[in-house]
Amino acid sequence: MTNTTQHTEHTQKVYKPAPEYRNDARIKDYDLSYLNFQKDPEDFWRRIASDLLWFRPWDKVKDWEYPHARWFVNAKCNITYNCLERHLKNNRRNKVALFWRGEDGTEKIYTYDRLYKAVMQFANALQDLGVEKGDVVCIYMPTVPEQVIAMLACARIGAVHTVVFAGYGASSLNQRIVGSEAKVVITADASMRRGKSIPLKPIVEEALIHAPSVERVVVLRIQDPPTCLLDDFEVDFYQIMKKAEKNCPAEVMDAEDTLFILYTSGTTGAPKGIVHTCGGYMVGAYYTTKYVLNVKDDDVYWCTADPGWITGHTYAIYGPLLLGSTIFMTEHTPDYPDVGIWWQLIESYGINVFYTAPTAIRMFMRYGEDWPNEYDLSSLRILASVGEPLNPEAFEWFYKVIGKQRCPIIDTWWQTETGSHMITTLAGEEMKPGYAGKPIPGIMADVIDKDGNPVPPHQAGYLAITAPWPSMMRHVHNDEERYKSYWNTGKQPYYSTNDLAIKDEDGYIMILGRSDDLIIVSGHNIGTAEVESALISHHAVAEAAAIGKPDAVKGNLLKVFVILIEGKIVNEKLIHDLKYHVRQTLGPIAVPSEIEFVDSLPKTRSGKIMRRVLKAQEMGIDPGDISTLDE
Ligand code: 6R9
Repeated sequence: MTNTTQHTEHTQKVYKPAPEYRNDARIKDYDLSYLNFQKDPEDFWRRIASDLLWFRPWDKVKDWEYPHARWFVNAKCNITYNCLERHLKNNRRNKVALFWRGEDGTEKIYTYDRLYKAVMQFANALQDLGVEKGDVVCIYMPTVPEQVIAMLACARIGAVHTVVFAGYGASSLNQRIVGSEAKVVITADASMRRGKSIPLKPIVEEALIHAPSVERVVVLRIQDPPTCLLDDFEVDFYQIMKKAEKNCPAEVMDAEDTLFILYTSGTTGAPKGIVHTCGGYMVGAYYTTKYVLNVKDDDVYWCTADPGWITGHTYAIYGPLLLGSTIFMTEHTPDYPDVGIWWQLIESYGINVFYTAPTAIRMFMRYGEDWPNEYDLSSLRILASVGEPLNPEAFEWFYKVIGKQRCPIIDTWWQTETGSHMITTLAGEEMKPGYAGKPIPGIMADVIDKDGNPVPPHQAGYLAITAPWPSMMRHVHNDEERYKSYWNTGKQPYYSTNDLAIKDEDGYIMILGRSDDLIIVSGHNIGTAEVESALISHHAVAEAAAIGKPDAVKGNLLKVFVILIEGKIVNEKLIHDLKYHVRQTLGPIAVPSEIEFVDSLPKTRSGKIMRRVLKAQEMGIDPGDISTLDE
């Protein structure tokens, strides 16, 4: 990178985990585990994969021919066999696999045995509709147990699922159905959100107008009276299930067969269909849920992510089921009927491991401590975060107000493309607010310049993964060029994450933001995350977004959008205070030229701030792909 900014060292806070957490952690000695991995990476992954059941063992752990890797070569497996049968064999038949809470208070409970039976029967129902191994099934459903059943049923018979978040509109859904050439769409007639029933089926109908690949639509009917179905073309979820055979053995899949396609937003052009495979993805999901999130057998585990994005796939569903854990899942948004609901659910279900996103934490901070303090949160053992940088203010709040300074905060950095965690703090390790952590054993990552050389500590550079890993994406669906664009050739080919980062002398990595969000002001590189974090550390600020506005003199001007904490008032003094605060925290180059106060920020449906939308608005230009924008 040219013009790397020397990042001033602020007094860095370090939290040491309590001794019982060190003992409780599955990776007790990071350095030793990492060394073991480095000595023989293939043996490291072989040992982890050996915990799982395979129908045929691999001939080779890894086969790497740039830019394509194959893992567990020629091995045969089925992820549902590991999520279901494996636990029936291990005396977990009657253990709760899934607790589900509807917005109206309805509860559904599936034991491993019930989930197993439901998945098999629905898998047969899909086969009766003509779904075969390799066919694509699009799942567009609310967060209900039937969504999990639908995903696992696809995996059971070797069909490829492509889950689309139920908040997407017709054209985004159409784009994903057409792109993946889905044969069947599974949906519901409606979805409950903030006390309202939102019809889904009309959206599907519109999305199917130019989608010739779709042969059948399966509808989960929630509404009363039930929605009418179009004869033959539309079928009822439970009716086809009831008619189907009960027993459905798991399809024998090659480790490299596709498990799913998940669309992620591109900066420009159409969304990218990220392709993950049956073997490597399974190993990555299993390993990280066990060793990073440290989920234990008695735990009730809640990952708040929607199954429509990668965190929902890996850590709301596949990872915990691979471990045989008890999952909690709900339709509840964090603010309805009030901002105490999530804490109430933690108390009533005795949640032990809670995995959420900075956007939710910052929203809670805005409403104050009284809400969580109403509830008994003593069941919590591990807190984890994903999706955006967890700025120090949000870290402190999560750590103190929710975790009562007991629970480790696990800030997990990874991507749709990486399939599972890459860089994170581990349960027994020291925590540094603002830093995600170190590459986990199994992963080689570094902060490099544009020539691929590691940059010195505290200098900004590009975050790269320098060796292939089992859960890496295998393709961008039907777009080899886009796949290749992630891989950087050179002396040593590496995977470009497109994130900017700095590393400290202990190897802890701080994410500065996406490289396309980098702002260069008067020749200095400024990461959006740094500026936003500095603003949020001011007592009046709840959320902030920073963008660069082209300027003839400085190259760019820094403009920030700020949401204030409830009850704070905008005036000249506040504007002056905010600028002064940023100057004190980051120095004069990062002082924003413009501050705009807003009530909301454009975000993706998974909670990430879409800075390029703000920038496009500001400049009156086309924002590019906005299919992931939350309305
Ligand atoms: C899992 C997921 C990936 C991008 C990633 C980065 C940002 C994710 C983060 C984080 C800082 C973390 N990101 N986790 N930034 N700290 N702990 O979010 O996947 O939706 O594909 O987004 O999200 O910018 O490159 P995805």
